[in-house]
Amino acid sequence: MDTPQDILRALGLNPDALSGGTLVARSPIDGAELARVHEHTVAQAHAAITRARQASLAWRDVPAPRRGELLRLLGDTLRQHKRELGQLVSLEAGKILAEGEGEVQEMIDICDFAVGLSRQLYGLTIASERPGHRMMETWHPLGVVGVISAFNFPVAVWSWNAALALVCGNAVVWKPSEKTPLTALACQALFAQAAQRFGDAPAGLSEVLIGGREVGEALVDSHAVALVSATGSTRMGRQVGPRVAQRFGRVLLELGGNNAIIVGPTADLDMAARGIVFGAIGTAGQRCTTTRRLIVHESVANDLLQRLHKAYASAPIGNPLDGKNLVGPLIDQASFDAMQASLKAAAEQGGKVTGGERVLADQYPDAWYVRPAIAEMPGQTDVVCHETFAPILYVMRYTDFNQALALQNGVPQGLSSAIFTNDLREAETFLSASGSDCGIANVNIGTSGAEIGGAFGGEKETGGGRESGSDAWRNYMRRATNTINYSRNLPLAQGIKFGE
Ligand code: UN1
Repeated sequence: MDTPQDILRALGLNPDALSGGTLVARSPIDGAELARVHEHTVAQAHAAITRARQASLAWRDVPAPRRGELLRLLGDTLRQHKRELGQLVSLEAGKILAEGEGEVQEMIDICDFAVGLSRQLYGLTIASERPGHRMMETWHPLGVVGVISAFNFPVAVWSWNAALALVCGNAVVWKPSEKTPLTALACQALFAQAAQRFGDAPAGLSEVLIGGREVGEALVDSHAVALVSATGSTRMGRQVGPRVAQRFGRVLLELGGNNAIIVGPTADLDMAARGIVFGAIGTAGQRCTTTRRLIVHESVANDLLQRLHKAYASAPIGNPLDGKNLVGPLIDQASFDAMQASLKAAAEQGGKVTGGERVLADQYPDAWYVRPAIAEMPGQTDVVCHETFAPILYVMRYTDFNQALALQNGVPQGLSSAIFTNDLREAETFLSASGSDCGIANVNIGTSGAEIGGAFGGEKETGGGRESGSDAWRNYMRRATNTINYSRNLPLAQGIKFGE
């Protein structure tokens, strides 16, 4: 493992410039200070938005396939720096190295996707009801896209938004989490390298705002920002959504998840257990797609729980930079406190809790490692309906499939869901209109670890936004409907005669 300084240098950052600022970047691995980053003022945020606006005016006229070349170069740059950026993600967000690198791979994947898209930003041609007329739709860039991201995917979330926004002809202004400024600055440095190789990318095409609430608010409230794509808690989304709507801006919200796995009586329990363990304790339970609820048929519940307890007992917890560990730290003490509060509530609500306690406190007094918890609940009580961003798996038993579906859908969030079953009727019902109400519904795969090729996002309190693959690019463009008259007459639609 390289030193933090080496990693920053390899990513094109000057460690000396990352000192003397007011924002202290700490590693959740041991609580050590990594840097003191300079924060932007509100005036600087406005200036960055203005630069981005200017850049977007030039960029929108660059042919999309040429814009795709910038994303090809960004993907190329990321490939070259996958190891270092993955290490920095581990250092700053506390993910195990495999997941840090996995996150960078998601960035590379979306860049590749965007290159392909650069020749596929299609509109429809539509049959006109009038003779000698043709209708079509054209997709145009929006202008400036604002991105607000969370600590847990400190680089990939930016890239899903930025790759699509840029290829669609927009400029991007990014407000990363205050907990992960270094990874954001590293992305910006890698982007600058790609832009330099590209040659004539306008200055200001990608801007980063380091700071707290005020700079975030500048982005949210600026009329120059056409779309605000915000990833984070439902609480944050509840504030951002209406503020952007107030000025008739667009929002794309990726908020909380409370993702469940149903395990039916015919399920392959080995596979189910593996899917649940990765989903529930991977990234120390800090993914929006983390498996938080297990709804298991009573006939297989004891068997499955036995497997889970065994897997939990042997999952190595510790420094995420050490390749043998599978569970790294929580991001900070607030996160630990929230986990403890939820476990206490679970016990009060009749739950039987195993695990959840702090570990490695001697070795890392300033870091927050926990044993992932399993809470067997008597039903879907209040605490189960809330997202706690920590490794807590609530387990509920069911007897009847409809009851399982009702539990799955009976929470306010609607991001990801899965069923493990070998019963075709159950699987298809789960995927049908009266099945899972989530944006992601899987069969014999867990709730987390989606590929970038599909649209990513969810319903209800998750916010309704879709980013990444499929046709999510449309969120980053505006649609113009064009009617062209190539006849010598001017017939009106709906057959209206007007003074003829
Ligand atoms: C998030 O936690 O904000 O499906 C995103 C997954 C990842 C994305 C998670 N591809 O788990």
